[in-house]
Amino acid sequence: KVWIDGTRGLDTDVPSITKSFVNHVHTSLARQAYNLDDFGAYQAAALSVRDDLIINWNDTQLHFTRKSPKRAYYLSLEFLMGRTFDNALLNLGLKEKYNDGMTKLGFNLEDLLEKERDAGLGNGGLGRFSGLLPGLKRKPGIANGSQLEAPDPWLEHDNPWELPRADVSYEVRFYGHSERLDGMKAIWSGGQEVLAMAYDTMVPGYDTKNTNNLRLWETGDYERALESSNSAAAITSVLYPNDHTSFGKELRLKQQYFWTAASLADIIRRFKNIDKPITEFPEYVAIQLNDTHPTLAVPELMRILLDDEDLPWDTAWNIVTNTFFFTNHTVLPEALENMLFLQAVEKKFPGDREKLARMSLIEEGFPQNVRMANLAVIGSRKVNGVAELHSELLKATIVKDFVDFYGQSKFFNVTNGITPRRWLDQCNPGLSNLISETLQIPKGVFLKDLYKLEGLLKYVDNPTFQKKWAAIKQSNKERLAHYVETTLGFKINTHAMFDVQIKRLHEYKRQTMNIFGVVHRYLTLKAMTPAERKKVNPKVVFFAGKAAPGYYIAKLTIRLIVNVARVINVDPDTKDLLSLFFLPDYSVSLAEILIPASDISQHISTAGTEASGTSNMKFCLNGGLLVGTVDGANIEIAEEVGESNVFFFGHLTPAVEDLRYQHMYHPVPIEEKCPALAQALNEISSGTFGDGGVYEPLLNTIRQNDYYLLTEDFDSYIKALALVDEAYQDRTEWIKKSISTSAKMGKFSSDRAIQDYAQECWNIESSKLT
Ligand code: 26V
Repeated sequence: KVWIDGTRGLDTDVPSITKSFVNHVHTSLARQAYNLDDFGAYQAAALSVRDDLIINWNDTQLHFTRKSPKRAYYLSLEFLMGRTFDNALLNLGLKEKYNDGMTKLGFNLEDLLEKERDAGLGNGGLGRFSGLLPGLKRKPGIANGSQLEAPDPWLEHDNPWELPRADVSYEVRFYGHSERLDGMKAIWSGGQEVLAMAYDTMVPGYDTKNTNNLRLWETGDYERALESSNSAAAITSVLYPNDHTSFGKELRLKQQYFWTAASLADIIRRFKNIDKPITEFPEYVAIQLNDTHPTLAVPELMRILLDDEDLPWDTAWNIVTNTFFFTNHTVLPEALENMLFLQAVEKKFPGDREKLARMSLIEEGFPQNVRMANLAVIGSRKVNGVAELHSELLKATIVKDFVDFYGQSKFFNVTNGITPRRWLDQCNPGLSNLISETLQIPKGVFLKDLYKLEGLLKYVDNPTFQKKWAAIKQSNKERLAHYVETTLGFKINTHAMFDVQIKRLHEYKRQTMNIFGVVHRYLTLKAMTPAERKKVNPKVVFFAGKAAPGYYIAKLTIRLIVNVARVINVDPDTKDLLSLFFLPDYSVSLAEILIPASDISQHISTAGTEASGTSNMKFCLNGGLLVGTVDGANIEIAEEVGESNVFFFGHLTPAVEDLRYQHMYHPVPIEEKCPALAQALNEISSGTFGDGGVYEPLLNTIRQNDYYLLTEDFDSYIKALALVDEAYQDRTEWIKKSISTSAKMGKFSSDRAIQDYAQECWNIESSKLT
């Protein structure tokens, strides 16, 4: 296939790659090819691929400008993109050719790929989800067992994937006042005007010329402070590193307004180019709000339609409520951004009717709060949760009154998905090749239609296939072991079971239960005779993840994990049977090494708290089994792969409220309720793992009201882990479970999720370049 419009695309051959590489070394980098280091070579190769991307990206823009179809815009304050280079090569089908080209020039492509820094403009799954499809710019390390905070070096070097658009900028106004001209039209003036400048990143689709645009906004050099001396630069210099706590900071509100206002100005400008009446806006524009963070787009579009377009209120509101769609990503109340408004205007509210008060955009009190979630719900055409259980809980709790008001049809579910390009082909090329060879179809077929993996079920009992499947897992475990050896200096037994929990550190995700489980296992091993120990299957436990800088208990959990590791990894009685690692600097790229190497992964949130989870899907796609609670997308994974292939434990969502009530009003001492857990906590208190006394605040959260119910779930958790050990003893059965799990992951492709949004919300179809 040869692409038109002069694109090199699939037509690119090895000599043209090396030529373009050398050219970039000389002209773009102003260096010599003969003494180039790997970082320079990465830059030159990246610039060479970028040339291809730019052509496709320009053609894509042109195609959509000419056809002016309806466009879907994804507004997100986080984009956790990971690396771009490998993704671009695979999506363009150029990886092998670049591999050959770089070898000819004396470089190793894999080494060059490692030189790229992750674009980590996000915290967790919510940010990763937008990475599939405007934003801000941070890196924690570990020292003395604690997380270190430092700025993210992502921006230190020129980023070849980002193009500054000097030609695209908008004025965004802050503060000021409004006045009525000749008693009629209101004008907003004064305050501070900040210039929003566009930076574009090319996002290539897989096996298509379509190359999407990710537009980020940066503050301009010039600012006109008319009434305030607030620095504009601060607006885009920090990514709020929290993921489930909101502080009501003025800067956060300014960020949100800065980027939604710039994005809307941009969207309006593009709409105006097609010369249609403004009332047809929703026929050409759909805007998806990624959580409540871009909610200010709702009042901003109202402002534009009323002030700039002179529309009557009802007409404007009708346009707004047919344009926006809102995805909620959590039911935890502390994350529902309630924005603090500083003006002390006391507004009388018909507060005698409780239901109205609950639905109000304003939470009454001193000071008042704006309820962003309520604003997003009323301003949107449709509202969705991110897994079946979460969407049901949403309707039963935080949007209940709105369901009564609007009816059921406004509320629906889109279960999250993950991209098989990155989370199978890129991170696990060995497995991807084996699947292609076994199903006798090119990779492109199942990477675009993940349901095709079901074909693997035919081979579950085939010993040759099982061997190949197991060999790939083994080599991925060796790759991870190599990483640990080079970064932490520890040798790992790769024949041990690899048990992984990687996610943001949070009490509701219960990394605490995992580490208490490790302590329990350690104590059990210590109490065994050498003969008994011989029967135990060795296990290596991995943790990784970041804690919000101000989240004391989460940081204490990291410290506990690191210090338990220091003791048990050197204990001669147990070190061959149990070891533990907290890998620093968690990133998308590190996840790409950990996930394919896992035998079992843990998704153990208190039932009803994890909206979906997405790493659960990634592990299962790569043939790792899952131990987890009946929560989020775990439930749907079990539905797909069969309950016999997952290790479920713990109380169910409906029980949680009652249990919490009992903990509040009829507390039972932990020694009675859960002796095994009490023993692990006491061992930590006694100083076995150092740092005498520092863990007490963490341990007391469990001993006292135990909001996340560890004392209720710990015994069944330990039983589930014992079942995991037992299952792992029969390696053939384990491999069968692994194959069957991966084979049934079709539903969790991001393609299915995006398709659901396209149908349910945006009412758009794909428009492919030829
Ligand atoms: C909330 C806040 C609050 C204010 C400060 C900054 C900030 C940043 C992010 C958030 C969002 C929290 C919600 C969230 O990340 N939810 C996660 O979304 C994933 C994708 O849908 C889902 O898989 C996880 O279960 C869910 O916790």
